[in-house]
Amino acid sequence: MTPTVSDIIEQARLAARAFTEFGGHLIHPTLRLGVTGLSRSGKTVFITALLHGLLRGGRFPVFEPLASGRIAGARLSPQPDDAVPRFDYEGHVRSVVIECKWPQSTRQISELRVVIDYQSGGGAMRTLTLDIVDYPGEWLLDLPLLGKSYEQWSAATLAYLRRTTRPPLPAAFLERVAAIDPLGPADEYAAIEAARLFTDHLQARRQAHQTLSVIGPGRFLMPGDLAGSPALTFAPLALPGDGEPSSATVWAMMRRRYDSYRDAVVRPFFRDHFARLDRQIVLVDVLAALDAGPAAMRDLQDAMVAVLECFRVGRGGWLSALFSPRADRILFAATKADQLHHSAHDRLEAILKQVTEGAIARAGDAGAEVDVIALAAVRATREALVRGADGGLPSIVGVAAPGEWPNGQHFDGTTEMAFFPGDLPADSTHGGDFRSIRFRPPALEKTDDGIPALPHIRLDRALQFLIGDRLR
Ligand SMILES: Nc1nc2c(ncn2[C@@H]2O[C@H](COP(=O)(O)OP(=O)(O)O)[C@@H](O)[C@H]2O)c(=O)[nH]1
Ligand SMILES: [Mg+2]
Repeated sequence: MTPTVSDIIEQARLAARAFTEFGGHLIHPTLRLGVTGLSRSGKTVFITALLHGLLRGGRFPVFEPLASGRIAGARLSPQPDDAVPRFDYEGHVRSVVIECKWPQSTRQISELRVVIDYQSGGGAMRTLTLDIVDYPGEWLLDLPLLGKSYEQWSAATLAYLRRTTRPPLPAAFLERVAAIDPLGPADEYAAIEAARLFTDHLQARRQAHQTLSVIGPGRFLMPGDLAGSPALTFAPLALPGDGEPSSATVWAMMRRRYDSYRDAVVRPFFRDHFARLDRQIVLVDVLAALDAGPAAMRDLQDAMVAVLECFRVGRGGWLSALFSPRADRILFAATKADQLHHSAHDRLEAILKQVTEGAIARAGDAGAEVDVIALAAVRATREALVRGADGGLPSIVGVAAPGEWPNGQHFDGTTEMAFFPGDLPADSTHGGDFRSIRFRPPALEKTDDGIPALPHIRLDRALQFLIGDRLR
C-alpha cells in the first residue's frame, strides 16, 4: 500500500507534534509509561501499587533512586490530556489498603500524572514528570486492521472461523452469515444481529481460552466508551471475489462501519496514545494460561507476536507514515507471582522468557530493549513449608477468594489456609500440574502514620528497569 494524501498530512502533523513535545521535554523532562495487558492481567493493581510506593515511599531496595534516598518527594498533578479519564488512584488505593478488596475492574484507557523531585547523581535538584497511561491490551490486536480493507478483513476472518476446530465453534454466526446476501438491501436489524453473534463468539472464545484471541476487532472484546455504537456494529460477510456494492446494500453498510472503526477509533488510538509512549510494561497472567493448558500457552505466544508487531511499526513500511512508536524499553511481566513459593519465581520468569523469545523470533526485533520479570504488584500470600509425602512442600498461605472449586472444596473468603499450587512445567509447551488460585488482598499491618505499605514481589525491579535511568 502506498501512502495517500491524508497519510502525508498525518505525517506532517506528527512531526509538528514531536517537535513541540521535544521542546517541552527539554524544560520539563517527561516520561510516558504505558501499562497494558489483557483484561484482568493486573494493570489497575500494578499502577495502584506503583503509585502508592512512589507517593508514600515503599520498600523498594532495588529501585536505586528511592533506596539511596535521592527521591525527595512525589506528588500527583493534573494530567495533560483532557479527553482521557483520570486513573482513580484514590478509589483504588482505598479499596486495597483500607477495605481489603481488589479494585473495581476498568475497561477503559485512563491516565495519571505524578511529579517526582529528586537529587541527581551530581547533587542538583531535578524534577521528572511521569505520565502513566493504562490501556486495554485488547486494543493492540487492531494493528493489522490499519492495513486492511473491509473485503480483505472479511475474507481473512471468515477463513479463520471456518478453519478453526477448537471449541467454542462459531456455528451460529457462520449460519447467520450464510443467510445474508451481501448485495441485498441494507437492513439495520440484520446488521445488529450478525454483529451480535460475531461479538458473542469472540467473547465466548475469550472466556474459554483465558488468553488473547488473535482475531479482533479489539473493541469488540473491550469496547471502552463505544459499547453499542454503530462503529462497533459490523461483522465479516461472505463476499463475491470482486465488484463494487451499490451504496444501499448490506455490504456497503458494513464496509462504511468497518472504515469508520478503522479510521476514527483504531488509528487515533495508535497515533495519539500508543505512539507517544516512552516506556511500556506488558502485564501477562502467565499463571492463568499455564493453568488453562498448552493451547492457552500457544495463544499467549501468538498474542505476544501481535504486541511486538505494534512496536516494530516505526522501523519503516507504510504504517510508519501513520505513527512511529518511540518506546525504547519494553518490559514483559508475569503478574500475580505471589501464587508461587519464591523458589518457583525464576522458573516463571524463564517460561515468560521462552514465550517472548519465541515471539521475537517470529515478529522480529521490536527496536527496543526488552526484558522479562515475574512480579506481584501486591503480595497476598506468605510462605510456608507444608509436610508432604516426601518432605516439605514449598507452599503459600493466604485467604482464597470465596467460592467453590471444581473438586467440591468450599472457601469462605475469610479463613487463611496453606496451599501447594503444584509444579510449574519445565518449559512453556508442556502442561504442569500447576493450579492458579485467586487470593484476597493481604491484611496489612498498621503503621505509625496509619498508611500501610503494600507488600510486593520484584515491583522495585520493574520500576528500576522502567524509569530508574531517568532519575540519575
Ligand atoms: N494475588 C494477586 N492477585 C492479583 C495481583 N494483581 C491482580 N490480581 C488479581 O487480578 C485481578 C485483576 O486485576 P486488575 O488490576 O483489576 O486487572 P486489569 O483488568 O488488568 O486492570 C484482581 O482483581 C486480583 O484478583 C497480585 O499482585 N497478586
Ligand atoms: Mg484495570
